[in-house]
Amino acid sequence: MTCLHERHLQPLILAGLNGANWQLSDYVARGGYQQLKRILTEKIPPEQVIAEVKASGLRGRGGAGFPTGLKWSFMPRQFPGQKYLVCNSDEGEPGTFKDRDILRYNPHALIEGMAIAAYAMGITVGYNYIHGEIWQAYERFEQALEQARAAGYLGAHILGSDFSFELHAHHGYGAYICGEETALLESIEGKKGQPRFKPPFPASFGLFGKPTTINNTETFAAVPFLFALGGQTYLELGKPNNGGTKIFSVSGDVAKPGNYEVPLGTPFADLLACAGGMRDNAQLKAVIPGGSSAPVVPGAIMMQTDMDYDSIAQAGSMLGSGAVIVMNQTRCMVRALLRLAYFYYEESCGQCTPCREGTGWLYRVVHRIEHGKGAHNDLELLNSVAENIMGRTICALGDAAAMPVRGMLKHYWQEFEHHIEHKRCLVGQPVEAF
Ligand code: L3W
Ligand code: SF4
Repeated sequence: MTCLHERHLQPLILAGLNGANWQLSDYVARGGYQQLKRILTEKIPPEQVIAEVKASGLRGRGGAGFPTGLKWSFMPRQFPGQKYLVCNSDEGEPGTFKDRDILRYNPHALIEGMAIAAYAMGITVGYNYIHGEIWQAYERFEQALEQARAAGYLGAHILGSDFSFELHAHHGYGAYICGEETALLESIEGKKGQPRFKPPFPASFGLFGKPTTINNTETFAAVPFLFALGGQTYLELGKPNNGGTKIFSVSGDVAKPGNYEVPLGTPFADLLACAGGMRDNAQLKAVIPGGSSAPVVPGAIMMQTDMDYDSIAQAGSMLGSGAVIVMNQTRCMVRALLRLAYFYYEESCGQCTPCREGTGWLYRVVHRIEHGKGAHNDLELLNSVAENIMGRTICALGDAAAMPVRGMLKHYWQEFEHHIEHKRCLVGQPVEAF
C-alpha cells in the first residue's frame, strides 16, 4: 500500500498501515489526535489554523484541486444559525479507490482532520457521506466514530475545551452523481440526489440552506499531518502551488495495482516504478492520469510528466482525484472509450438536455464504431456532440463525459478510423460484448 521506492519520502496518511491497525489506540500510538489536542489546549485562534492550512498549499483531493485554506475562509464567522461541515466520501469515479482505504485503515485521521476543520470554522455539526457500495468502510467509520466519542475527541466540550462538534456518518446508495457536492447535499436532506445550480456555492447556501464547507476524505485526512509538520514543511514536500503528498490509485496494466502516496511532483515514471512497472514488461501505451473524467495522455508524454496539478494540466489532462489508469500496447482505445461513454450515459441524472441526450449520443456512436458499423462522419459527430456538451450543463458530469472523448480522438484518431474503415480493431482486440 505504501510506496517503498527509495527516492521517495515516507507517506503520511498511509504510513505504517497494515490493515489491522485502524483502531483508536493504534492511531494515538502513531501520534494521532495530538494536533487537535495542541490546537485546543494552546487555544490557537481559528484564523491562525486557517492561515496554516493556506500556508501548506493543500488543495482539494476530490477532483477540482480548489485551495482548502481559501475554501475554509469562505465560511462566515458570525453566522447566527447552524453551519455544517461535510465530508465527501462518495468515491465513485472509475479508477478511484483511495478514500475507502482511508475509511477502512485510517478513519481517525479523517475524524481528527474534520474536528480541526470544524474548530477553525466554528462549526458544531458534521456529516460524512459514504458511497453506497463500500459498506465495510461505512461500518468501520461508524466504529471509529464511537471510539472517538467515547474518548472525548467528538461531542460536547472536546477534551475539556469549550469546543463541541458532533459528527455523523451518512450512507449513500451508489449513484455516481451524489459525489457532486450539491447532489450530495440534496441526498443528505432526503431528496433525489440531483445537482443544484451554482452559484450560490455551498459556502453560502449549503446543507438545509445553511453555510456549509465540503471537502474530500483525503483532504480532511491530510490535515493532522500538515499540522504535525507545519504548513511550510508540508508545502515543501511537494512543489510550489502543489503542496504535500497525494494518494494515487494506480490500476490497469501494472504489476502491483494499489494506492501509492507520494509527494506531489513525483515523476510519473517513479510512480509507475512504485506500482511495480508494467505487468509482464509490456509496453506502455497510454495513461488516464486523474480518473475517468480526465483526458487520456500517450505513454511517451506521461513518462516526461510529473504527478502534480500543474504538470498534468500542461500535458493536456488533469490530476482529478488521482486515479491513474495505465494501459499497455494491446489496449483498444475504441473499447476503452466505449466503457467510459457507457458509464456517463448510465450515471447522468437527466436534468439538463445536453448531458442527458449528449451522453446517449456519445455512447451510441462509439458503440456502433466498436461493432464495425461506424460511418465516415462519426468522428466529426463525436467531436461535435462533445463540444456541445462542454460548458452547457448544470454540473461537471457533462464536461466529464465530453473530455475523455476529445482526448481519445486527439491522440488516437487513427485507431478510431481503422475501426470504421476495416470494421475491426487496429490492435487486434475482439469486439466488446456489451
Ligand atoms: C465559494 C466560489 N466556493 C468554487 C468551491 C466549490 C467546490 C470547489 C471546487 O467538481 C471536479 C470535476 C470532476 N465561492 C467558489 C467556491 N468553489 N468556486 O470549490 O469547485 P469546482 O466547481 O471547481 O469543482 P466541482 O464542481 O467540485 C469536481 C472532477 O472533480 N473529478 C471528479 C471526481 C469524482 C470523485 C468521486 O467519485 N467522488 O472524486 C475528477 O477528476 O470532473 O471537474 O467545493 O463549491 N466562488
Ligand atoms: Fe445531471 Fe448531467 Fe446536468 Fe449534471 S450535467 S445536472 S449529471 S444532467
